[in-house]
Amino acid sequence: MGRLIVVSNRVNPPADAGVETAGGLAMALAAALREYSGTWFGWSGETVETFTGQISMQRIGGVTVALMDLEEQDREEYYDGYANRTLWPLFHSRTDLAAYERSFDAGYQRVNRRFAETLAPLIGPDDLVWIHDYYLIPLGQELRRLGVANRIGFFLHIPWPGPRTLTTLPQHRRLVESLLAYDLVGFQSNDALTAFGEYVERELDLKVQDGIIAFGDRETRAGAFPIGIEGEAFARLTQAPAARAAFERMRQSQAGRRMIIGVDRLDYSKGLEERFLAYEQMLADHQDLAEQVFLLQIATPSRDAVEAYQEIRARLDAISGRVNGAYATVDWVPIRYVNRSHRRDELAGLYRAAHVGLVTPLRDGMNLVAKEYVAAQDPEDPGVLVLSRYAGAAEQMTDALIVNPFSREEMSEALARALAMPREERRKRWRRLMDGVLRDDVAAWRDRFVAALAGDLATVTNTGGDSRKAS
Ligand code: ADQ
Repeated sequence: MGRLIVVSNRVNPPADAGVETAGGLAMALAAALREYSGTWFGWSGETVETFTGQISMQRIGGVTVALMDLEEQDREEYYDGYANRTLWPLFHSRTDLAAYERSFDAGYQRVNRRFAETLAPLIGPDDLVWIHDYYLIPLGQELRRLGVANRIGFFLHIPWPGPRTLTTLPQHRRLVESLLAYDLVGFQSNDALTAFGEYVERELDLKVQDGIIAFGDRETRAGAFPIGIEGEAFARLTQAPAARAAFERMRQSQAGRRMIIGVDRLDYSKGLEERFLAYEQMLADHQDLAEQVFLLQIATPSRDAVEAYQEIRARLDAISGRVNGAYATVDWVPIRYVNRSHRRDELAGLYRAAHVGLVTPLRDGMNLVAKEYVAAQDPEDPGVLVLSRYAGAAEQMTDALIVNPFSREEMSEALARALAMPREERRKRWRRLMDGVLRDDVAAWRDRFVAALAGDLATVTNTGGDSRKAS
């Protein structure tokens, strides 16, 4: 096999070898790139007046990085537009928020062509090409048009919508057909894989046989490859000085109260409003819990340029203000709502200090926070994970308390149950969850995908998921 070429919209290899600040995905991809002496290609995040297709090559943390600039119009139509105002809401089943504008579609096609034209000369004859996420769905097909015959794989980090939802997109057929230019298409969950198969059979009238779809003169293999975290490294991180300091500070400020934690990008898919309202319901239903518990919600603003994000921010400010206004006492604030970003070691300490991890997206490809929360727990006295059934992670993490994030009552009851759960049950559930987090870690995910892309077919059929039923 030749080199591995990873392509994503933004490129972020960790600058140093530590996991204190870098995310697990960046670390895992960087490690693979070092092993295969590969290249990571993508947009620099910068814009220039006129697109040049010039590549700036750099070495960051032992990884070769190739970056290109885009035009301002590209940012507007491709990044803010088609990717984040059309595909993101649509794939998270929010057709009410999805904008179908012709200029966005044109910008998306144009930028994917620009990626292809700039990338193609970098690809050697035996290289494997691995393309990431919804920004770049048509890139494989654009590369094929330029004569690239290498094995090319695509991994979707976000959910795949049901066929009826997807058909609201004017270009649905073209988009899905472009996926059939890949040798391998990977999804986070069996749920996403099934929805993709349903679309292909229903709308394209093609057969999916043993995960293979024949279209024209090509065969595309589709599989579920649930992503993981660096489980062991994250557990170790709880012992780092900044993690311990965050843990101690939190425990002191808790004053014996139990803490529920939520950590999310500030995004409407994460179910934050519903979460605040369910917590409010719990305070109303369980008055004995007043002053005994608080919710720490860390939500970092992202994509502020998009209007829907400004709206959700305003709504969350209003709900947290209302709940705190109604319930707070002179020395108790029921919701601590924090908008800043945290280092990973600090986060590890905060997770460990929390008695409940509340991860309740309305829709999520996987959700790594659920896995990080589990990895950060004290094995002797672990907290309880409350997890939405609509996170991809719920397929694997069946020992969490699985909830419907649209039901306030159900979430309120699950929270009360989690807060009261005896240590023995917490330990049993945590042990099984942690075994899964360690086994299906990010290196296992990456190696399964790369092996499948290189042609090892056995790795496609075993999804690595846990088939045990929820308890
Ligand atoms: P995201 O939607 O970003 O990822 P998630 O999987 O939860 O969602 O990953 C978020 C990451 O950012 C976690 O590592 C978390 O620790 C970190 N993070 C979040 N808020 C933070 C904060 N305030 N400070 C510091 N760090 C913070 C997309 C898909 C997911 C999929 C991942 C990976 O939407 O479904 O799991 O990609 O494939």
